[in-house]
Amino acid sequence: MSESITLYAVPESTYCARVRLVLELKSIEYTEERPAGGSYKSEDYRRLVPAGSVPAININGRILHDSDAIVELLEDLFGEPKLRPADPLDRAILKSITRFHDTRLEPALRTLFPLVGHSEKFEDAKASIEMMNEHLDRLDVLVNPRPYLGGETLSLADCAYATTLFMMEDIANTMSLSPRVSQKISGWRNTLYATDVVRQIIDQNRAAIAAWITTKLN
Ligand SMILES: N[C@@H](CCC(=O)N[C@@H](CS)C(=O)NCC(=O)O)C(=O)O
Repeated sequence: MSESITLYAVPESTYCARVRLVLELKSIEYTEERPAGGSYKSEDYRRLVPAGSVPAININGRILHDSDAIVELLEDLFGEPKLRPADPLDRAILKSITRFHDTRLEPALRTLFPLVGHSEKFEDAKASIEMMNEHLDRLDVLVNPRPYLGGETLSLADCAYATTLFMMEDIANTMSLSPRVSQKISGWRNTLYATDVVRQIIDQNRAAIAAWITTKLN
């Protein structure tokens, strides 16, 4: 493959971690840059990436935003390891599990971000955790890790959840709260963490989140 790829990303983002993870798993050559102008909100970045979000990639001079679209493209363009099953129904089921992350679990986690460092907002934080717990309960019924979501090998759906499953705990703990993680989800999370490249990406993301939390608590 001779694609030239630049990833625009920030270290704290679970969506950026998903793309980084797929790039690393497939041993794709790429360079990573922070958004132009220092923030994804800058005018310079918006000129380059009209959607104004991270992650985005520049692939052979063309811009693509949205982690889900990006990892699907990487899966289409690059070979092993395959992160999507060949069977259309299996593939659609895993995609629906990925969508549950993007439309339910992560948005609930996101409501906690502005509350970090605000002990006076403990009741709001509890409500956020309750929302997350409701989604975690549903996720517990939705998935059947064997040991990964698609069976014996990692899938794009696993890549979507890997850092979120740790981030939700790390952020909730700063407010002396903890999300309700079932044995099934906890076992799956351990499997992800025991997988070499995945652990590396999780550790990088957790370090960035820990540094971000420190800035909020001080
Ligand atoms: N659905 C998007 C979500 C990415 C996202 O929300 N990124 C945040 C940073 S973690 C962002 O860029 N927010 C600014 C915005 O979306 O306007 C994806 O999967 O890439």
